[in-house]
Amino acid sequence: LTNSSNLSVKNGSALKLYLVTDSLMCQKLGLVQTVCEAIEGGVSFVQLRDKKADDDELYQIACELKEAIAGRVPLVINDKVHIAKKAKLDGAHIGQGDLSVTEARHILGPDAWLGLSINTLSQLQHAHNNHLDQLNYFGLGPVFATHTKPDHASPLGLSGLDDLAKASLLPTVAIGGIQLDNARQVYQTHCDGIAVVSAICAADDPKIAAQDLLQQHVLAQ
Ligand code: TZP
Ligand code: MG
Repeated sequence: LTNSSNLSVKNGSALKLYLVTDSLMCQKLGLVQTVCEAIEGGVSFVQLRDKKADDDELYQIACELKEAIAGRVPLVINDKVHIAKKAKLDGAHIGQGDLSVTEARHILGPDAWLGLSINTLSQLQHAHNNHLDQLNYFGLGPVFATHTKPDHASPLGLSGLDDLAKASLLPTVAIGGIQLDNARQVYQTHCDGIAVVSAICAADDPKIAAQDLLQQHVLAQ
């Protein structure tokens, strides 16, 4: 299936439980085993995010993770679009301060996933007006304050999140401060899914953490 711009259509259901990695939080099992157990627990999408590794290290980690995931769910990388291309990942996720959407899509080609972080309605409108046919989804956040991203923008809260999700012309995934005790309320917004770092990476058992989060999707219906 292709849309008018020949960009592959991506299903929002892939965003239902979106894992963003943090290697330092995965100390107990290591990054690869943490991700694999989370996928066994139902994680539907993985974003490799590592603010510390240099490009060579990140490329090695990306290749290792790709081999372990073996196509079960999409694997994208945060910010480093050229590494997504080099390691033949499924795409990339970029923020407002990274390279442009146009440049990222040019590097990745038409079939890759490309997501953009959004914190305000004006950012959403700008993306709609300029990059709609180059993007597959929006990451909306932070929903709540979180220690995982110390420099995060002001939290949207649940109603601010829902306003953005309702206005979005693309699938959306909510991020920031989502834990087991608030996941159900986030699933009750118009977002297609939730993205978490610490709720899975810092969990004692990443498989059970993923299962428990997905149970909140069932309970939200
Ligand atoms: N972008 C906005 S908030 C955030 C990112 C990467 C961190 C979310 O981490 P956590 O542990 O799920 O709150
Ligand atoms: Mg970024």
